[in-house]
Amino acid sequence: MKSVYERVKARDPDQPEFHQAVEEVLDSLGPVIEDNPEFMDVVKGMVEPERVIQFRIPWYDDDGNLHVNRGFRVQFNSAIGPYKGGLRFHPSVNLSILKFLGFEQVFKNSLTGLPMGGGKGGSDFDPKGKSDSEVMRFCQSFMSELWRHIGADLDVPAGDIGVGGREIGYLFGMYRKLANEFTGVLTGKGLPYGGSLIRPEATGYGLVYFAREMLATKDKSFDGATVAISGSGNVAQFACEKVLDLGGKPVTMSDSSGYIYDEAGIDRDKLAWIMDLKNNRRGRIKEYSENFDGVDFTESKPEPNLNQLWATNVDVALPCATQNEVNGDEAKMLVDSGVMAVAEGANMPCTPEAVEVFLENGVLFAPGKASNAGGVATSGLEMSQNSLRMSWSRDEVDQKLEGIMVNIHKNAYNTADRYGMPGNYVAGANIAGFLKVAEATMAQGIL
Ligand code: NDP
Ligand code: 2IT
Repeated sequence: MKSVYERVKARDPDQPEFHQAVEEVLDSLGPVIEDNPEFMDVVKGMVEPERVIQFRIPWYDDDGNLHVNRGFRVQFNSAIGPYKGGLRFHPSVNLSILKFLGFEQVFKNSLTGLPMGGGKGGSDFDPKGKSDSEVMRFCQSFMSELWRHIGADLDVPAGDIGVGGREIGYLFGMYRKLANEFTGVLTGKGLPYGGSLIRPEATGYGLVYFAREMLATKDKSFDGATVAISGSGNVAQFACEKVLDLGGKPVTMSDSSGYIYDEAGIDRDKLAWIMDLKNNRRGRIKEYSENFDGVDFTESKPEPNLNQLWATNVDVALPCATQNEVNGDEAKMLVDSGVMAVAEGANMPCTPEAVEVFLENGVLFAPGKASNAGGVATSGLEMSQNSLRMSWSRDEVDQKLEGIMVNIHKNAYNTADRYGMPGNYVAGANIAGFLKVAEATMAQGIL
C-alpha cells in the first residue's frame, strides 16, 4: 500500500490535495487487502484516472476583452456506471483539486448504491462579479469543448462550487444545441427542462439525515442542539433548513470573507433572507450582521490565524464550504467547546490532523464521501427520471433520498464494525465504497 502511495506522490509531486485524498483511502484498506490480496491490483489501477481532458476556454467580457480560462474533466472510474460528478468554477481549480474530488467521487457514488462511476471537472473561472451574460458566454465556450466528451450513458456532470442552477441551464442549452439531442446529460437542471424536485436541497438535507442517524447511535438528536455551519452556498443553506426542521438551532454561516455568529439562532425568516442574498443578489454574508440585530461578523484572516467560527460553543458542526477548512488546531477548539458530532457537507473540509483529533476524542465524525452523498444520489434519481421520461413528486424523491442516507449510514457503520473499527465512519465508508468497485473491476478484468 505504501508503495502505491509513494508512486502516486512521485508521479505528480505538485498535487497535494490528490495525495491527501489517496492516502486517507489507502490507510483504510489494509484489512481488506489482507482478506483479498487479489484486490491489490485494483488499488494500483484505481489511483490513476481512466482519462483526463484539459482544454482552452476563450470568452469575451462585457467590455470586449478576451479572457482565456482552463477547463478540465477528470473521468476517474467507470467500473460501476457512467462517470458522474460535479463541475467546479473557482479560481483555485487545478488538476490536483479535481483529481482529489474525482477520486472521492468514485467511493461516494459507490456508497449511494446507484450505478454511477466517478468523475469531476471544472475551470479556474471565477463567476464572482461577472454579469449573467458573461457567465452565459463562458458556459457556452466551456461546453463547446466538453460536449464531445460527455453523454447521458457516458459522463453526466452536475454542479459544485460556483456552478448552480444558472450555470447548469446555460451548459445544458449549449449541449442540446451542439449534440442536437435532449437527454439527461447534466443533473441539477431546472424543473421545466428535466430537473428533479429536491435536487437543490439534496446535499444539505442528506447531510442532516446522515448526522441524525449518527447522533441516534448515542441516543442524541438535533432537537435543541446548537449547530455551527460554514459556507452559505447550496449545501450550507439546505443543511440549515433541515436542522431547523429537526428542531436544532443553527448559529453560524460563512463565506470566504468571514463568518456571522447569531446567538439567537438563524431562523426560517433569516434563512430565507440569506437565500435571497446569496442566490439572487449574490451578496456577502457580512450584510447579515448589518441587517439583523445582535449578530457578530468576524472577517476571515489568512493562515496561520485560526478560524474562530470553530471556537463557537456548539453540539454539532457541519463544515459546508471547501476542502481543508478545519485544521488540527481548529478541531481542538471544537473539541474544547464540547462538540458531539462533526459531519462533512463539503468534500474533505477536515484535514487529516483534524480527523485524528475528532477520532481520538470520541467525537462522532462523518467523512464527506458518506455524509454529503445525498446530492449525487439525487442526481442519480434525476438520471432515472430522465430515462423514464417521468418526474416524481417532492415527497417521493425526499423519501428515496432519506432511505439512501440511512442505508449509507448503516453500511458505513456495519462495515467499520465488521473490520474491527467500531464507530470509525472513515474506515467504514472507504472500505464499503471500495468493495463494490473492486468486485466490479475484478469481474470485468483489469483494463
Ligand atoms: P456554493 O458555490 O454554492 O457555495 C460555496 C460556499 O463555500 C460559499 O459560501 C463560498 O464562499 C464558500 N467557499 C468556497 N470556497 C471557499 C474558500 N476557498 N474559502 C472559504 N470559503 C469558500 O457550493 P456548494 O455549496 O455546492 O459546495 C460546498 C461544498 O460542498 C464543496 O466542497 C462541494 O464540493 C461540496 N459538495 C457539493 C455538492 C452539491 O451538490 N452542490 C454535493 C456534495 C458536496 P464565497 O462565495 O465567498 O466563495
Ligand atoms: O461532490 C459532489 O458529490 C457533487 N458536487 C455533486 C455531484 C453530482 O453529480 O450531483
